[in-house]
Amino acid sequence: MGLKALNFLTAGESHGPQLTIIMQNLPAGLKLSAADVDEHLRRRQRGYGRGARQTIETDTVQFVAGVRHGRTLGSPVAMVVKNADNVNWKGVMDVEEPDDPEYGTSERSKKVTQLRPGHADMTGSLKYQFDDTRNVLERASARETAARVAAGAVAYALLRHFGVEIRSHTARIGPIDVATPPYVLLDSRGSRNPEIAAFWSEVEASDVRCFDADASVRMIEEIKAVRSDLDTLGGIFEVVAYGLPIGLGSHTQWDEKLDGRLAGALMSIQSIKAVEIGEGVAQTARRGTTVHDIITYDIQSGWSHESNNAGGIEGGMTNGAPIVVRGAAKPIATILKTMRSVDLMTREPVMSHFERSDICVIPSAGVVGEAMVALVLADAFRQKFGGDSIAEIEKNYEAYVSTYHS
Ligand code: EPS
Repeated sequence: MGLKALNFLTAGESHGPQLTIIMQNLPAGLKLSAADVDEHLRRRQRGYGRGARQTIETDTVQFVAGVRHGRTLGSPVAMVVKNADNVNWKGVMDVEEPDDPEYGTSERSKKVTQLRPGHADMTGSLKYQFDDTRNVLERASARETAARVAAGAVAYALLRHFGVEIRSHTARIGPIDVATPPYVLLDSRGSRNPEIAAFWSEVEASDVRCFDADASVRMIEEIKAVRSDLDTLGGIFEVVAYGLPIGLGSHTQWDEKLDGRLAGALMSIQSIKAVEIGEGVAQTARRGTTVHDIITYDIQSGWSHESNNAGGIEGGMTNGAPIVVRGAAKPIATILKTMRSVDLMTREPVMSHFERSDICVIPSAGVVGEAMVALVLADAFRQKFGGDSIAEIEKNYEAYVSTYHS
């Protein structure tokens, strides 16, 4: 397997006391504060279509290792995000076995056995031999994405130091989709181009993180309609990363290829069923000469491409154009209306269990997508430039980039 240069691990149940995140192999000297992370935790919680849990939580991070006086030490960075809701699940989520004789009789403390189709309930319970699907759903819950966003924000702090910008927007909610204007996907300066900056401000101002005001209204209407039907809705988010050097990733081994690593990272997000890079599936209907991006060179701006159908990756390596990846999410599997199912223990037909939930998570999923992209790119960046400190990486980076800019 390829060498991982930046590792992270998350732990924590949705209604347990906290989410815990450990990151290994960050360089020393990176400026880092809780505000860098909290900004993205807040963005993940926003978005029209979220459930009541987001009114309980105001996610903030606490660094508990690896940072001193606002800079990383080069040691593992550990972070904690508390679950405010944990106080409402006392007994149910206790480490010790409850000794209350009444335990198991209340709605909350009863074993959960009515499996939700499309969730991890059936597969996880059979695999781990549980008689209570809560043992699975607590960890399978998308609450875990808050931990990924915390890790991603730290990875992003490293990338930002080297001029990288990572953004995301909603490309589809249910049947309503928008086409990204091509200029947004072409100029690797990103928001340093005022027109592109304006695009991303529109996205952040929209309740569904969609740049098109008309489409935003229609998306919200659709979510309202689905909510009144007690159902859920999927969609597509698009992540764009600007300002990367040429040559992150490698063509030399299957698991070094950056497109494969990005696809795997995005596919691992809860509810994601498909990933596209650049023009993706649409390329399959066109001829090669209309698909491949023409390579250009000029002494001022160096290497470039006339279009970006490749989504910034050729041969499993960054080609200097913006990276464009999309994640397509199914409608979430926790559904108020409930669905026909089977009871885990009696094996009798039942309707599925309903646990408080969201209607549509695409605006938040985009923020999680940014985090996963940041983690993959930071890993590839660490591989390429090595170094134990930011100062050392700066030298390695400058020396390398000058080899193809001259
Ligand atoms: C989520 C928190 C969860 C769910 C949701 C995502 O909190 P709770 O279960 O307390 O409502 O709202 O996860 C799911 C719906 C799911 O099916 O996994 C969050 O913080 O994103």
